[in-house]
Amino acid sequence: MRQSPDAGIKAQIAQSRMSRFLGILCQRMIVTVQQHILEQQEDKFPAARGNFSSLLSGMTLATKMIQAKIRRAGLVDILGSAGATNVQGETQQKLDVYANQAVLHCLGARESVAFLVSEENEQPVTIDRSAGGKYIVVFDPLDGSSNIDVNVSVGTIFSILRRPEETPGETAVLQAGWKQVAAGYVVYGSSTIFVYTAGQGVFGFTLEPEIGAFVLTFANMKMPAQGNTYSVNEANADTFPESYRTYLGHLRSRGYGSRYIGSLVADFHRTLLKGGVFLYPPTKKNPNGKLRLLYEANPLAFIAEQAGGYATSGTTRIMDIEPLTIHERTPFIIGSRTEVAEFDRIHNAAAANSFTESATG
Ligand code: AHM
Ligand code: MG
Repeated sequence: MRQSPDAGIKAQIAQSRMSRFLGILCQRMIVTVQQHILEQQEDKFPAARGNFSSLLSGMTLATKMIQAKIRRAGLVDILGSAGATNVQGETQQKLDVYANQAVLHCLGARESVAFLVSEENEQPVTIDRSAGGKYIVVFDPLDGSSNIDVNVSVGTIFSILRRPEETPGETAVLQAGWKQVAAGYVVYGSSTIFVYTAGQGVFGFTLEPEIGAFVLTFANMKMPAQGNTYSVNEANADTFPESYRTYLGHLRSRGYGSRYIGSLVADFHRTLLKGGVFLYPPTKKNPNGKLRLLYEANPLAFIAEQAGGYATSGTTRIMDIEPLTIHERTPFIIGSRTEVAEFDRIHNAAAANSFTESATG
């Protein structure tokens, strides 16, 4: 049978991709995220039946779909607002909607998932599993999406929890961060990078566009014990609590520089690689801070701690906070051990002072 010209061209493209892929394989032994997850699972959880790795591969598939759409933003009609607001009262961008559907679709098909909780949905999406799904996934499908129209990095953040057997319904989702089984994010930047932890260190993978796979590029990532930048929306500084302003002044007096992208994932990724501190303090507009505990603060706190850093709400270790609602917010201070310890010192001294003043006043 004669091949159509189109089929011939497609076959040639596929062959050339395959030989390039084999070329890359020969140059260096690559480790894909799937291989890595399977190896970790075999080492640490020999009795596991592959549910967890299938779940993570659903997540990587969704983020590949999202990155493909982002890379075409501007070429197709996907920029701008979708004309609705989400549960936070924020305008939904078209890409927010697409990213949310991609994650719901890719994870909803995995047998092991019982609940999906998204920044974009007011209530958890319950997946009807007669056999009972083992896991809950909470996620922010497209973090920093207000930056998308101006070509600034955005990301996806996720956290995986075990579904507690004894807790009925949606209250199963309300778990402290220390119970996370795994957490990760993808930053859609100059390259697309997937970073995750399953409690055995932090690993980063870069999407190799030629072969469409995330390959290991950052093994056992460690956050520097100290950096030289802080990251905060300083336009809000007038309404930060006094101790935060004192802390920032202290960092400036020590020669720290300022870096703020306004995309949490991108700001955190820089902090993970270079050290320093990221803060979203309480403000007049957001007295509990702006960032969400379950799908923004907790996953990044887990990664930070696994990499040697730390995260606090100002009063409590982020991963010790018992959530009361799925979309609750928290003040968020995350980064290198040195900077976060210095924040604690200044913040606690201010709290002790105001206690003494009110006791004696
Ligand atoms: P989003 O999840 O709706 O995109 O909002 C969260 C974003 C974070 O990425 C970022 O750290 C923060 O909002 C920036 O807020 P601000 O513009 O107040 O500095
Ligand atoms: Mg967000």
